[in-house]
Amino acid sequence: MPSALPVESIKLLSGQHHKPSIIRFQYGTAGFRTTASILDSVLFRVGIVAALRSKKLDGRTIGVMVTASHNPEPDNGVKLVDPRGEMLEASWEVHATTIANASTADDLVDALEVLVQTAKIDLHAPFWPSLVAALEDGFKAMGATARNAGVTTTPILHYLVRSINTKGTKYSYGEDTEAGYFAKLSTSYKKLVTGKAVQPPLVIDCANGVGALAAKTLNESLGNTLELVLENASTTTPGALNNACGADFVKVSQKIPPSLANVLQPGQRACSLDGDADRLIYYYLDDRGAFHMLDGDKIAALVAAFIIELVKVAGLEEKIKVGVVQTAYANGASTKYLQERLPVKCVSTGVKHLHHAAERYNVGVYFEANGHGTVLFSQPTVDILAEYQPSTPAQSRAVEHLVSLTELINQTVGDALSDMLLVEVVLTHKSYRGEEWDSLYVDLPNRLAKCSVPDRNAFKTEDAERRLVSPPGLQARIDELVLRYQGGRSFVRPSGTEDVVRVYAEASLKSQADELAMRVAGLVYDEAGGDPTSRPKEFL
Ligand code: 16G
Ligand code: MG
Repeated sequence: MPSALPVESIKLLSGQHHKPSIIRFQYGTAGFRTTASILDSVLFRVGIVAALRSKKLDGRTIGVMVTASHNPEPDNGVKLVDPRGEMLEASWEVHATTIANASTADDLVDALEVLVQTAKIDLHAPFWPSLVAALEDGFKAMGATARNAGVTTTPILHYLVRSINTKGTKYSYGEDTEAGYFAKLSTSYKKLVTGKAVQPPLVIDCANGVGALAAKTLNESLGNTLELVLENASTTTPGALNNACGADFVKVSQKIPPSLANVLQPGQRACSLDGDADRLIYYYLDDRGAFHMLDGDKIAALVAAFIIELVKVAGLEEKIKVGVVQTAYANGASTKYLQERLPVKCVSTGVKHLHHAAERYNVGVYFEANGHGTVLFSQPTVDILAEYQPSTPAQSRAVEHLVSLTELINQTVGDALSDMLLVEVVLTHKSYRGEEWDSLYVDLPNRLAKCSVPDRNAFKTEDAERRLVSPPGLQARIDELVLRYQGGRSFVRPSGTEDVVRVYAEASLKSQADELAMRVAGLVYDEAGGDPTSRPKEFL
């Protein structure tokens, strides 16, 4: 049977986007990520995969995000967004990987045929107007229509995808423009803080990324309800992106970006976005000028406690159950704090895992310690809120607030700007400064290390990445070591984005957490083999 794929145009255009021969690409935790200079063939092929995904889903809009995210500027990536604004379905990650690795144009066509057959894609289905940035040749090869969303944040792309796909339906998510996004956020924020004292200005470190452009527009839409002071907003300076600034820098180094040292006043709160504005980390300097970080775990604690309180005041405790999703990286003290108040589930690292687990709750709060996260309200919960007849003014206010939260909080993916407004709402309502928020619980000292090993795939985990099943025997040695440390906890997992194995450890004292991490890393190196002189000196 002749192929229904436009084989000629695929082959022709594929000739302009050769795959580098020795490289193996992998659709990992957040898409294809590697040095931008070798990604050309991947982008072309992602264009084709996106077009096929859209065909498979009856012409619905698929999103494609090209971003360095939290990484150094040359370290780029591309990922796909499914119609409801969520991450690409897992089974398609495998197809995307195979397709990206086909070595010749013929192999590429063969790999595409396999996808068309296995996924039962009807290539004659029509395309509806689609949204896609760059990748034009991939679309051209497939004859797909694309809409270029321009330079924007990852969460705005997710917002647009869902808005386009729900346009004109009873589940319309919002107007399918950036203006629609900002209007939705600022209108709900204003409702939530009406009648409350305005917070002092908030400093935002924009990581010199696209969040700067979005934060500027947001600042204008918010008017005098909140003043945002934009720092690290140089989006066109080469090399500035995520360099000594941004959410990842703050989380990993546990320090204020040097560029903010003379900006931030004692007592003042600030936050850092990452390069594509889907991570958020807060911090403040205390009266003595010491730095305190408020990471994704602290955000989860603040927000979950606030939502539970609203649900209770509204009188909806029986009908609306709130739950939290975390990963193994969540600080043990945060897990304890949350478990005392509501159900907490631990899942594997990566937004897609948290998101899916959070969808199982009526209201699912999910945050990774690194600042990715959001709060999901299930459709039945949204319906309950819409139909509820409150019997007191206090109940009625609480329900209005909950409804506004469903508008304020990005329902498609973690969104640093939306999360930032959510945090500001809670701080406003509770009259908290950074200090009161920080005192909800005290973080256990912790340490993260990474080990370069010959084969990270030799490390396999279970129990939401908290335990190793392979290499055999290694987990038992880690367990034995952990027992010797007060409040000790440690786990080892292969990274999904870098060719390394990560080690996390926490203990009651900082020196003990450091020591535990180093000793577990030592076990990893002992097990993994390889050249002993390539180990960092602390493991020798
Ligand atoms: C990616 C993930 C993030 C995860 C991180 C782990 C998304 C959008 N991003 O940045 O959620 O925490 O990878 O990296 O899913 P690792 O596997 O290298 O530790
Ligand atoms: Mg990011």
